Amino acid sequence: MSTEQEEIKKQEEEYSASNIQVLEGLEAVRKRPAMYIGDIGEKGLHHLVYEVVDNSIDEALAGYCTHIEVYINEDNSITVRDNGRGIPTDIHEKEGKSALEVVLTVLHAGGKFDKGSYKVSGGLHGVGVSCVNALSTMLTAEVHRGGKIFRQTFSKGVPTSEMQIIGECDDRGTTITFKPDASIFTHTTEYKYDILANRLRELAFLNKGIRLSLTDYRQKDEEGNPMCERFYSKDGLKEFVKYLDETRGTPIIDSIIYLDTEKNGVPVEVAMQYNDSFSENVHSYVNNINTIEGGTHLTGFRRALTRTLKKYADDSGMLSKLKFDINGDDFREGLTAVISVKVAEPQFEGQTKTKLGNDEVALAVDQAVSQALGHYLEENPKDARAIVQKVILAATARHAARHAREAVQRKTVLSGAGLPGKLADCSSRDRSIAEIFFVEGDSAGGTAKQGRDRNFQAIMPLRGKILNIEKAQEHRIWENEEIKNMFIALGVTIGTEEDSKALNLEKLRYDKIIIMTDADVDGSHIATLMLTFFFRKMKELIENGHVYIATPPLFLVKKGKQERYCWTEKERDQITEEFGKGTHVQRYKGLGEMNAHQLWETTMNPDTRILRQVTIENAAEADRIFSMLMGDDVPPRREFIEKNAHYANIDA
Ligand code: 0RA
Repeated sequence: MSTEQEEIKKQEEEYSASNIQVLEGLEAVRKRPAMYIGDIGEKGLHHLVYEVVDNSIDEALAGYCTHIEVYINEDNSITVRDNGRGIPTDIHEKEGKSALEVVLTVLHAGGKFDKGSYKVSGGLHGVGVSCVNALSTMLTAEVHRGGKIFRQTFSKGVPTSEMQIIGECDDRGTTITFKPDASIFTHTTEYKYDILANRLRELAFLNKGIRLSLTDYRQKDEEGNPMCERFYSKDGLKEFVKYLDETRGTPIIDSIIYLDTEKNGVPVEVAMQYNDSFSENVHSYVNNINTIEGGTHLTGFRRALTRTLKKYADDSGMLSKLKFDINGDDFREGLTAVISVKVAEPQFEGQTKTKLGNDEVALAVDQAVSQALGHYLEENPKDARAIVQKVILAATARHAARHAREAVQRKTVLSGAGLPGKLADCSSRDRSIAEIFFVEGDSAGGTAKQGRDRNFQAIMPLRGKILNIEKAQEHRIWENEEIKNMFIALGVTIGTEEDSKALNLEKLRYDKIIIMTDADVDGSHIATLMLTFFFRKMKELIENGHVYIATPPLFLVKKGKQERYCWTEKERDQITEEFGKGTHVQRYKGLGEMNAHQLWETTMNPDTRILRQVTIENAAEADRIFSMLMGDDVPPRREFIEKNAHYANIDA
């Protein structure tokens, strides 16, 4: 063989080798999709969209893209269009194929191009468009670049056409259309408008100046126009904080404290505001990912906040009459803040990989916040005093709360005699089999008491909505009857030797704590309130896997003596068809519509019921949606809840 022939042969071998590698890569994604996109439920399905949008956002952050449009098509396929540079289309010498094909078929190929921006990586997003391709029955990429329109199609990650030039153009950009594979996303392939809208709104706030839009062709008005919303933020996090605070108390300072800077190579953007509410609402992001477990950026923020305010308060002499200490929490009562940093090589840690580990970021945020906050306090003495007064109030309330909490706990310790009157306890004292149902409403509570197996099932009815802890001062929480009763019934106390805020589970009286509410809007609101409460005050119960949500059926389909309970509309339709003529469908609006036997069979009997275990991740999501969107029951929030009963639909 001549050297030329040898060279060609070598190239062919390399070509097929790289092809095999490609197939193996995408096969792996199809075999273990959850490893790449988190899960194969509703969340994973929506994740596919975020993945593609993230690429467009990267293009925008690099300064080449201003508009990103997302379309939900009639068949639940998705189109994402941007006006960036377009995915490169030149032929990759070594691989013998276009860069476009490489980007779409090779895992992590996006990373081979240095785009000079803070690309998201580390397990959450950033797995690449090739993953989306692998998990779609159809994907079409159309690129406008260099005056030409290029197009290539794929199925399950495999090209179904060569890259072709299909026309000319005088603009540039990338359009990706994909249809998720129903054999992978077996739970649902239906996109939810509000989930996508919330994420695009968040992205608009986090990346000021970018214009995003969402169009839903499945929903049209009388004139046939599809539902459409635009998201754009001129002032970034400043507007985000304003939006978060719209229904959460009255601001106690004149303007939002804001900074957008770079420290030691780390871009830092922070906005904060104090209002007269009693809760802390601090949201942090790294490369547009919500870091629900916090991390070094949050540590830096807190450190700067406490130190700067403490120094101001000390210098002002306002603390001189105070008889007790002030701690870090006191500085954050009534605080709404958003922190967003961009990190080139983020290290994500923690249970849900949403905790930033990079040490250098703490100092960057600390410096940026100290500086900006210091300036603000200097220049706005009236606001500075209002904040310090709020901190003093918080410290005072904390002391009052400790007394109230200790009073509840003294009662808890004296258990037996002190069990709440409303609790119908189980007879077994074996905690490993004992369950407690927190039931919405006295009437459903009555049915549950009749239907239960009293040997191991306890029932505790809760009247109406439990206190919204978002809105209540700490000591009010401990004075609230429903909450007091919950603690006493559970047998848990707060505060251990090592940690004054930790939950003591030693005397926990039940293995399973089951939230049972109606399958309607009010029911899911109550379930969310309870989840938020558990998440904020009794996190350890969730972490240790004790918290569950009961799922009552939505329908009873009947024909003569045949009866079948259904949990989804799809099931209902299937059974209705199976039963044929003369079938009667009953819709359960609430637990109260079932008799004791029905409630036992469908929702309480361990052999037949469906229990969904609450994980720390979905509790955090409930809390996040709750604190972002439901500060109170004012009309816009109410409307949101009605449109989105989904947040309480937690996948086990
Ligand atoms: C690789 C390199 C370049 C751009 C992109 C990928 C790119 C990917 C996507 C995905 C959706 N929209 C996108 N826009 C761009 C750099 C291109 C260059 O150097 O011209």
